[in-house]
Amino acid sequence: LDLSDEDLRELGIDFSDLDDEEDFSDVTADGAVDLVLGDITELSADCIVNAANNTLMDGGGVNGAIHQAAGPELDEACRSLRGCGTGKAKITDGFRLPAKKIIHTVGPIYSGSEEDAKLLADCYWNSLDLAAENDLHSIVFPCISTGIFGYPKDAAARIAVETTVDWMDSRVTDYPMKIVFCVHEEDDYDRYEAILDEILGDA
Ligand code: AR6
Repeated sequence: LDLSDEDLRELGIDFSDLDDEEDFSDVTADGAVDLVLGDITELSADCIVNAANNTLMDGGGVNGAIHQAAGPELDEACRSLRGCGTGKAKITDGFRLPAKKIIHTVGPIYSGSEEDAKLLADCYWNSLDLAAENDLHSIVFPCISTGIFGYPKDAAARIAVETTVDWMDSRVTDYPMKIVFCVHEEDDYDRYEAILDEILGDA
């Protein structure tokens, strides 16, 4: 069977996109990194990230909103995980959330020490690793540590963007991941927009 390109097109098969090797660095430029202003509990994605505490139990801020929206099954699931170290990440189902899974990570309580930045970067990196281990391809991050835990917002946003971009660079050839930053405050939107522009260009 010898089909011409035209025959293939008539069959709905178009190979014209396959001329070049797929370049995943372009996925970033195409908007694989997104920014939204809103409530993270309303977003459907493979997973959303929770800015939790070491006990993994309910608290205030985004953690409280996630527990409220996901329902009591989440409290039960978190109890059985028996806590989480700072900078580490653990996973549960999304229960009543539109998101399939929740990745719980614990940001540093800002102290001004050098260790803070490393621990905050670990939150992003370990959450992404855990998402990939679970075959998840979209992830939504809140601004970890920048509320009750007091991390300065500019520095935290830069760590968030730089770490996720580094992670993508280390994984993109074999693992496409859609990364969304969900901010809850307008000033954070402007902050992330500026940093994303600076680091990714006009994506
Ligand atoms: N959707 C998206 N982002 C939100 C939402 C929401 N519904 N609500 C708040 N934010 P915080 P932390 C943003 O304090 O600093 C809890 O008690 C908010 O604008 O939630 O890591 C835990 O149990 C801010 O930018 O988390 C811990 O004890 C960001 O979420 C502690 O707070 C993070 O603020 C963790 O503190």
